[in-house]
Amino acid sequence: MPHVLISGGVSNVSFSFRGNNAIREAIHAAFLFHAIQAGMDMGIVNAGNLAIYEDIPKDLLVLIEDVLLNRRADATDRLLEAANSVKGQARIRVEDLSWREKPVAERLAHALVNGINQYIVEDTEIARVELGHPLKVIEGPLMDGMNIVGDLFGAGKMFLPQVVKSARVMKQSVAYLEPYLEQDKSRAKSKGKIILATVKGDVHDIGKNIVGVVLRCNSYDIIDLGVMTPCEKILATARQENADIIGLSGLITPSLEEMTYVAQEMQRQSFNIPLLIGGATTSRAHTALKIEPHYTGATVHVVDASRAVGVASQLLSDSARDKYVEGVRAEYVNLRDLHKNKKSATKLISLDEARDNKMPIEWTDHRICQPSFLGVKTFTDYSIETLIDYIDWTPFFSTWELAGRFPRILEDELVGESARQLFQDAKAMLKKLVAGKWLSAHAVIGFFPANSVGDDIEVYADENRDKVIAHFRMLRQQTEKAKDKFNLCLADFIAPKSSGINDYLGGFAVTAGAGMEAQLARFEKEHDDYNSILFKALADRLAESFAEHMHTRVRKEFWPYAAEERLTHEDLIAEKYQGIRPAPGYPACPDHTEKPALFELLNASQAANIHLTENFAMLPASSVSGFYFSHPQSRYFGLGKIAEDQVIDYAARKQMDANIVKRWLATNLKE
Ligand code: B12
Repeated sequence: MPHVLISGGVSNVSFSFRGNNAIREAIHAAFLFHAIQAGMDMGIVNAGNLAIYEDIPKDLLVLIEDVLLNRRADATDRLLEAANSVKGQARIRVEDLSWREKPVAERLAHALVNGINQYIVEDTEIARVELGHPLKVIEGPLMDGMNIVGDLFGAGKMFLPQVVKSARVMKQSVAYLEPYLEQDKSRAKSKGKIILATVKGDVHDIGKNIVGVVLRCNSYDIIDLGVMTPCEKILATARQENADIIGLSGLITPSLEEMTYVAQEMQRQSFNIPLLIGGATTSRAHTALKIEPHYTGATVHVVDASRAVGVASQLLSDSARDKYVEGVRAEYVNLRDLHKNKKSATKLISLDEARDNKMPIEWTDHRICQPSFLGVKTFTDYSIETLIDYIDWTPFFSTWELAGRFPRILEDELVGESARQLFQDAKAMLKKLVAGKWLSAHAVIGFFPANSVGDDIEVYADENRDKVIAHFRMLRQQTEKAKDKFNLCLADFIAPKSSGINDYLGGFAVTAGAGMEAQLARFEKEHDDYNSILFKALADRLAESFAEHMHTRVRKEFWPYAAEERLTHEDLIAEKYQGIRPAPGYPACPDHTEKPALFELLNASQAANIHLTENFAMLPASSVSGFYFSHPQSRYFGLGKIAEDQVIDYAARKQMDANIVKRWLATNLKE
């Protein structure tokens, strides 16, 4: 993109363009419009940051071209009038390039703090020549810049997207210097070597990658072992690399068990380096109760990326370590004590009592809608554009540690600016990923004759209902309920076999993460963590929106029990629809081991190319699978704690060893 200089007063508009194709680009005429809005006299524009010609609204374009092409005498007045009428609605994005005039060390620091990577290679080369040694570039201006970033982030004055962009600049600069460093075998000073890994059976890495970026830009040497990493590999690498810290990440509950196993193995193999625990399902309480007791080395739960640096630096500081570790240990002892005392607080009733208190559903009054087909239906290469409209953006911002609901977050006093920039980047990437087919979305849905038998759901081969082809074993809430509240179980939302009423169960598996590898490899090659994380976060959003969109189509089209439904995007996010789509692993059905039966029923591996790992995570990572229930009284709920009697009953129904059941349901067990 050419850089364009636009000059001129508002009332006396004159322009001079440097760069090719000036008028056709209409100089990203929006800039002019915005500039006028802001009463600017002059701006130097980085055209790459501005709206593209095609995106400029047609009526605005006419006004702008009138000025640029000198088509009317009153062109400026008309454009000014239009600008005034929308004052405050638009924002100026003008890049001040005056920093390019500064000495190279300052330019590098500026590039880092502002996350600007356009000039990083040329500036790095200039600095290398000027300073005489690649290491001096890293330990001088680059570290100075990163220290500012670290301080601003730590002080809550800079937010994660910006930090990841800064880290990208650092990484690209260091990558450029790498061959020179290798030549004379020098290495940049590191504050410590940290092994990061998503544990065996788990496929999620956005959180871990963010932590890696933040630690790396604070001068820690990161060895990232990726996803689905067996314990043996983690520990062997830690030994081989003489690592200072091991950090584990996990998204789904089976990973919690795996983390405990790693801690046990670290103990058995006489490790004593600190162990960090992080990821969506982990918690301070779980770490204190289930992981820390197995390992005598320091074990610390880290809630998010912004804490990771503080924790690592204390753990590796000769002067602060002992006091810090003592503090964490005391805190975890305290948590265990609190837990012991709290145990008696949650009162559970027996499974029989819970069953007696099931939700009363009068099946005779309820007319069951027939699905439009029985069996499965596959959707290959689904339109991504369609899915974009269904995106729930709020979780996207929380992925980037920007708290607040969308769209209000865009105007938030504290994080608004960051959120707007991120949103703009996200929208730009969505366009590119659609145009460039960076990923594909596939789905399979299915409807089956089904009835409940106790807490199980029986699925039949056909309407004869004499051949059972699958069983789904559901769990029932056992917490003592207030009067008129029920002990819920998903099986209650399907008509009991004894009622003689023919009911149905639906299932789905969707992915929006097919074929992402090529693009991810490109980002990796370009040392571009920012775009890599952005891409994965968008794929996750698309997977979730695919699940939402498909559920809408199901209710209106394929199992049209709510054919007349008219819900807004907000209504969908607020789950105002009839029926539910609980996913194995979510609170109403926390047992991930129900997924293989669902996958088999849907033929999901072949139909949608989604595969299960040994711990029943799905690959591609950006996938969701679950059940459809249509009954108007069906609703989402959390199972909560269950008692031993249900574990035994459930194990018998599943024909599984009770101890194995306990491992899968560890977080739901009352101790
Ligand atoms: C977004 C989301 C998804 C996305 C993908 C998530 C992703 N890429 O990680 C999609 C829509 C694809 C998805 C799918 C599923 N999800 Co989901 N999902 C979530 C949600 C809403 C947010 C998770 C997230 O992305 N957080 C943002 C990232 C950046 O945070 P993070 O991973 O926690 O990482 C931060 C910290 O934890 C920490 N950290 C992370 N790792 C490490 C490591 C170290 C060493 C350190 C120091 C720190 C650290 O720093 C990170 C940055 O700040 C959570 C609920 C929640 N509020 O947490 C459920 C949740 C994680 N999902 C859940 C489940 C069950 C599923 C599914 C199994 C459902 C299903 N049957 O389809 C699938 C599994 C997908 C698969 N491939 O197997 C459950 C897991 C609990 C469980 N019982 O297992 C949760 C907790 C929801 C719930 N309440 O039940 N999910």
